[in-house]
Amino acid sequence: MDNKQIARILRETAQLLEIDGAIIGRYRSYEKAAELIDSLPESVEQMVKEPEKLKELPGIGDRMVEHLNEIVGTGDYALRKKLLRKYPATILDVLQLQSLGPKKVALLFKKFKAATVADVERLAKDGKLRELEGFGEKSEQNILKAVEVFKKSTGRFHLNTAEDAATSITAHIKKAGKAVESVTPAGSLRRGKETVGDLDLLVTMADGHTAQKHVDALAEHILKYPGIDQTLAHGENKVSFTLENGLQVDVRMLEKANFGAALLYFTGSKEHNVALRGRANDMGWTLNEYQLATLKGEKHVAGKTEEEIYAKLKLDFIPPELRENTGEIAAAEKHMLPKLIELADMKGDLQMHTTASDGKNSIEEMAAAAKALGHEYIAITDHSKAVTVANGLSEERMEAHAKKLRAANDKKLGIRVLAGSEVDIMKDGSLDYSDEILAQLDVVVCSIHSYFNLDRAEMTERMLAAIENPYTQIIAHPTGRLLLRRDAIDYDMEKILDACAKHGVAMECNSYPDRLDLKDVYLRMCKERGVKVVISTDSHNTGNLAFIRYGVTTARRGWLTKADVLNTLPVNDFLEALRAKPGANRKKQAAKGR
Ligand code: DGT
Ligand code: CA
Ligand code: CA
Ligand code: ZN
Repeated sequence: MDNKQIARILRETAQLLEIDGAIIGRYRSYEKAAELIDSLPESVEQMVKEPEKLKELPGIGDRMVEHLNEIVGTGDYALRKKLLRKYPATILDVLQLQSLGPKKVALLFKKFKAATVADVERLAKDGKLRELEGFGEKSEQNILKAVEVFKKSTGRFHLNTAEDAATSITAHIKKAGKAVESVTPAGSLRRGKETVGDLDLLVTMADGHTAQKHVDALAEHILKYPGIDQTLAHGENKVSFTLENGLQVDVRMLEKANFGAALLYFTGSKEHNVALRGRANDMGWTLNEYQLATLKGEKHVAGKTEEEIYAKLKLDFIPPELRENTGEIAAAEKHMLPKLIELADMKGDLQMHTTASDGKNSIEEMAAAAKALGHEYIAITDHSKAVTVANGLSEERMEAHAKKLRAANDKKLGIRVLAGSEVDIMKDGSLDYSDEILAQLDVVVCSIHSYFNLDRAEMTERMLAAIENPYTQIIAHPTGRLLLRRDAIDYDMEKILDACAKHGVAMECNSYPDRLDLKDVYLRMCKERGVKVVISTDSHNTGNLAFIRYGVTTARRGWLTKADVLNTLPVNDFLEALRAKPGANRKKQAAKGR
């Protein structure tokens, strides 16, 4: 059992207990353990053999060690099974609906036997919920909105889930030995889309191993991948299966000679493909998953590489992230494609948390891990006082913490540590710290963590007020969305971006795979308006720092170049490019660097 599976069992137990009305402490311990195990690098399956080591982990006591032993030993957990006899498993979906907490879910189940999202949708549409205590017409509408979000998101997966699966399956396929020449992810994963529906993998057979018997043997081997839940199809050159988390995987085995055409076809998007095929036809050719050929297919034109096919179509090579048929073909024709930002361009990371608020690592640990990734600077941005659930810092603590951050630079960490804070934007758009505190910070990152449901006009005013505050330099996870869980905050994006451009406020592209916020189309709007962008990770432990690659991928999908992103600059240039704080002396500020 891997940690993800163990965490899932714990998390579901926590949720079922919550519905069942367990006292808070009881389900929280499961939830906390699930969270910890999810991000733990060591295998819990191994660790249960040494319970003393397990117990060193925060929040893991004798009882939890027993539970973990049971889960690893039996593959399940008796309490979870017992609760699932009381409640149908689909009730966990209902709990996922934004705006429905466990108390309400339990009430709906008791009163109407509602146990699926469809049940709840029906009740809301029939107006059956408005009379219930704690509900109303407004909450009925919110529930219907939440149902829509749920429908859009089910069956899709976060980018890192898909990427981790691709990495693991690729390693398995390569174990087949010399029959395999290459394994390449295609589809939405290769395009870096924010969520992935299913995984498309292309395998090329090595020279001398293209006969059907080699392909059959490879298919047999692939289907022995230990993470397979169900085999869906086993064809001549394709196998499909699902993983335990429900993710579907299609693996296609091909000859090298067609690889470029297949990769182009299966990378998509469908809309990009349709446009390319149209262009090929206009040029007297036909393009399919096997080759570019003359119209009647009698003469091969290209097919081995994507580069060759684009070249024949008189187009510059189009990076996969741009293949959405949103202007990339016209740009490629005119040699006007942007030179997209790359991971290696990143020089800093501007949002992360330490043990001072809700992070898992110290300042020094975060600095060392960021340095190892090649960064030249980081801003440590623990939460401000309003976010009590995340142990936000009071003004007093923040002042002391800022001193500590400055002092960290005396320790020869080999990386510049900037004193920052993730300052809450309050309901009225004011910031959660006094100007006096804000003036002491090198980097002021502002974000919303409360009142997500204000109406559009009020939310727009709130954001405008925050942007107009002269201390605001960066807006973090600007729409507050949680992919597959919570919709974006509703406000007038054009107005907000115009205000950012006017005041020199930068928008964050949050790299955390649950957020990817701002998203690609809004990043492109930033670029068009000259709004500055930063790419940050919002790390809560050292492992999260590597998420920056997802932020870069998202920025690429937003057509951004190195020049569009502030934290590609060396530290002093970066500080200079950041919005100037009231009374700031730029020269002095830069000279503080060492
Ligand atoms: P997903 O899986 O929903 O995240 O999105 P994709 O883009 O990976 O879509 P998928 O898995 O259905 O198909 C992979 C690629 O194969 C897709 O991007 C383009 C190509 N493709 C699939 N079906 C069609 C089709 O009917 N026509 C064309 N032109 N291309 C297709
Ligand atoms: Ca796909
Ligand atoms: Ca597919
Ligand atoms: Zn945050």
